[in-house]
Amino acid sequence: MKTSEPAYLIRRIADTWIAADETFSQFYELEHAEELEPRCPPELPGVESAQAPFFLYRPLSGHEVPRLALLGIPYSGGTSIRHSSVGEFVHALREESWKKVIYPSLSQGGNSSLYDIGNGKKLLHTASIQDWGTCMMGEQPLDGHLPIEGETVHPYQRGLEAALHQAMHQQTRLCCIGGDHSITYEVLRRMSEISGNRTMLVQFDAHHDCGIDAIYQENPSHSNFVRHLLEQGTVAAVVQIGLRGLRSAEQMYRHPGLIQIPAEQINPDRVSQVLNEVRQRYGADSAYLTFDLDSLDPGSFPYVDFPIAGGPTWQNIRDCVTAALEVPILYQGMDMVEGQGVQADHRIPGHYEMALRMLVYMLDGMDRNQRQHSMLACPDTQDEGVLSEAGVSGNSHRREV
Ligand SMILES: [Mn+2]
Repeated sequence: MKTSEPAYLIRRIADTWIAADETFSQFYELEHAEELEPRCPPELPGVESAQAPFFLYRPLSGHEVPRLALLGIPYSGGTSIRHSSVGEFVHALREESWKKVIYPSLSQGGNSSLYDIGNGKKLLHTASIQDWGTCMMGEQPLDGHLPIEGETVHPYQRGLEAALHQAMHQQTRLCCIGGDHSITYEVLRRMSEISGNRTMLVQFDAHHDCGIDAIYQENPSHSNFVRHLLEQGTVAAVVQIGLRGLRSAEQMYRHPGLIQIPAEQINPDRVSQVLNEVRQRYGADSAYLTFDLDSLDPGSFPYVDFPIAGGPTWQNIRDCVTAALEVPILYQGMDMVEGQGVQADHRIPGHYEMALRMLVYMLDGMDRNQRQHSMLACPDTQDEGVLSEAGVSGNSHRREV
């Protein structure tokens, strides 16, 4: 019979730490070790850390620096709907994620992962994720500095700014949870100013978000931000995937940098082929993924402000997202937007699991994407068991419970 080993840190009860083996059938009490302390998220001005993080997951201080950071942007000021609840989505999604707990691994930087029962896939196994918290609303961008005239200051700007700089500093990819779709405009604008990259925006959406409106067209909003990004040259190109529905003539928009794959034509091969072509033709050196939840069919996820029925199957969109993240280009960041919130005293509807499942596939794809790129950058670096020297390697440091 194979002897089991402690593999995951599952609970801390006062000074006692409990670990489980690979199959969660054997439990151990661990002795204290510095490396087993949870790694605190960075203290960012304008960001409130989550009381309980996504997936209740806290990486260990002995783990590698987290490569993916989750950040909530609970903003609904860029949507045309009055009293939209999209600002509360991040809270609902975080709460939904507490039902799927991930435990940090004792021997490597990885974790206990999640299983998709539907297709037998193991997800997030190597991912190093950290929940950085949620941007506070109503904050000024910088202490004592007035905004530049003519520049809009968003209530989440201070937090986003701090998170972007921290992410850049420690080579972590920022994964934002909105909020309405206008946050993508702000994230990309600041990201491109800081990094100077030529970014290709990969957008899953039912709408083209290029709206022209006689009165409000000068202000970037959730329904026109793509037009602003293209006309300002913030991005090298935009590839939109999953578009559908009727539009009148004045609602159509053309731009040489705008490439569209309608819902009726989407499949993973087409997505890879188009993204590869666009990457080369437009000389893009990085990408950014944005996922509008209305790209899903309302049967899969009805909790959006502007649903359009007749969408692709959930599996097809998921496979297209996976294919997009496999294209050989470094994704600098991603976001998920436009989901509605849930009232605090209500049970979270079952459909939110679909949004969470999509987020897991996006994070899993982001993890593989950036691992592929760090391997290309320094092929000698291999993931080592960072905790091999910690107090969990020898029998003397543990006892079965
Ligand atoms: Mn959108």
